[in-house]
Amino acid sequence: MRIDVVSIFPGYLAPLDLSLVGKARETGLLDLRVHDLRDWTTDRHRTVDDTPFGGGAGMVMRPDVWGAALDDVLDEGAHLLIPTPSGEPLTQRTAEALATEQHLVIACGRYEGIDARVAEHYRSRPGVRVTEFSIGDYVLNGGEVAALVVVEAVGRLLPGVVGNPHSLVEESHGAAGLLEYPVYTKPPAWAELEIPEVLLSGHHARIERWRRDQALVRTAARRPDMLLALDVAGLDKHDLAT
Ligand code: 6GU
Repeated sequence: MRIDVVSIFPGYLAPLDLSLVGKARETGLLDLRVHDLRDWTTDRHRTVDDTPFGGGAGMVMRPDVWGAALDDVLDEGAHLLIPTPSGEPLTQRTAEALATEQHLVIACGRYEGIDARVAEHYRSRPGVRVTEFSIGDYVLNGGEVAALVVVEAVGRLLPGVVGNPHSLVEESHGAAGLLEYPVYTKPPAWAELEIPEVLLSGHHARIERWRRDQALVRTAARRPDMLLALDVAGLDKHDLAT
């Protein structure tokens, strides 16, 4: 997969050299390039923003500078992602869909945003998809952290990036629609806390039942919205007893 990130703070994307994503880049599974938006400015001050038409606080990013950058970086078949607090929520389902694509381009604006004509213009370009997305109900200063989030969420789903593909199956926000159960490792007693006895029982079916119950209880406490969205057909008779 190829991912281009355009930002006025390319240094913000430095963590993408590290860890699993860094490894995926080294091994060629991910071709990730970070660009400085100011490389597409033409004035002496390398201006990328201006005051909003209609008035109001803050600055808005100019469509001409973004247009020059995106005309160079976006090719046919690319998916343009625009991080914005007013976008559609980024979910695990979104990440799974994006992981099947050939080319993502992430246009990082400051939070007052990019002139709305940019999304509109590229939306009408044949072969290009545009998605404005948000990573949660809070406001960031710019799209860079959201770009890190989407690159990591998508990058780890690319075939070969996560060593054991099974670890992608049971995790939170996986197919079960539940949060993950709590996990434990050695030592078996720590800070006067013991691990749940069932995990030492060697009884696979009981362990599975316990984990499923823990996932249900956690989800009910922390994310009742997810519990309500569960398909009843996905519940088993023991779930209904708890
Ligand atoms: Cl994607 N961008 C910005 N600037 N703020 C956000 C966000 C994105 N998601 C939540 N807050």
